[in-house]
Amino acid sequence: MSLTLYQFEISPYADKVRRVLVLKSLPYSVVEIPISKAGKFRSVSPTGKFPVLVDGDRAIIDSTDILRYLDAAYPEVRVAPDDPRDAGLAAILEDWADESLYFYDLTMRAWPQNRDWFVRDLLHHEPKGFGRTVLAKLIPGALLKVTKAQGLGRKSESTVVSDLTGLYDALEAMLADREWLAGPRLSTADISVRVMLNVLDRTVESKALMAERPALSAWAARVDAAAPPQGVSITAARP
Ligand SMILES: N[C@@H](CCC(=O)N[C@@H](CS)C(=O)NCC(=O)O)C(=O)O
Repeated sequence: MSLTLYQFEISPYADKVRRVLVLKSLPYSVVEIPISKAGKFRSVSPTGKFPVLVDGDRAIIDSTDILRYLDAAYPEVRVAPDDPRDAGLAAILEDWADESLYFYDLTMRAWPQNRDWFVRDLLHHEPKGFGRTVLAKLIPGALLKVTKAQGLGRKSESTVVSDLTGLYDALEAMLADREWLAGPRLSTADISVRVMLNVLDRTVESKALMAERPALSAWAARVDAAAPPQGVSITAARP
């Protein structure tokens, strides 16, 4: 077995895969892709999206497919729930985290009060020099283009925070009387949602919302204890 993870270290999707690799005690090596060099890795990911996991002669693109593959190929420790109803809920929560919650991160971290930290994270592996300075200037505008196309970026800051408050309230209610989001043990649902909240916590708004929600905060600590974040060299402290 030889596992290689092609990643942007900051990406919550990469975090999701790293946590599962460690949970399954699978050794892996990492190829870090500086964002300005992503085009050079088209042969690894024709879609231009990362993470990609290479296992021998197989390349699996997309964190959801990677987790599914890992459960099939290395089933000793499974991350998908066993019960079909729990598995259905986990699949929906994973898709919600990947395809909706992620855009709260992109939108909110591009706001002026959160932007410096985000740009610094994004450029952590970027070689120093003129190109880096140019990227730092271009990133907020490029992100806004993406979030406007998706829709969330067209809403006011107060509406986005109010929408996120409703979602955190929903999670708080789901976790009021249970330890995990889908079924009796840690699953893909917990890991997928946790990695998004982890990056969202780099915004002042999400941090405040988390601090007011004890069940959600306790669950986040529980997920981190069971499936700790791995190999993140990017800053943990606000600049
Ligand atoms: N659905 C994919 C999403 C991956 C994704 O959007 N990755 C971002 C980094 S966080 C990316 O590669 N962006 C580069 C691009 O869009 O060109 C997954 O679950 O892996």
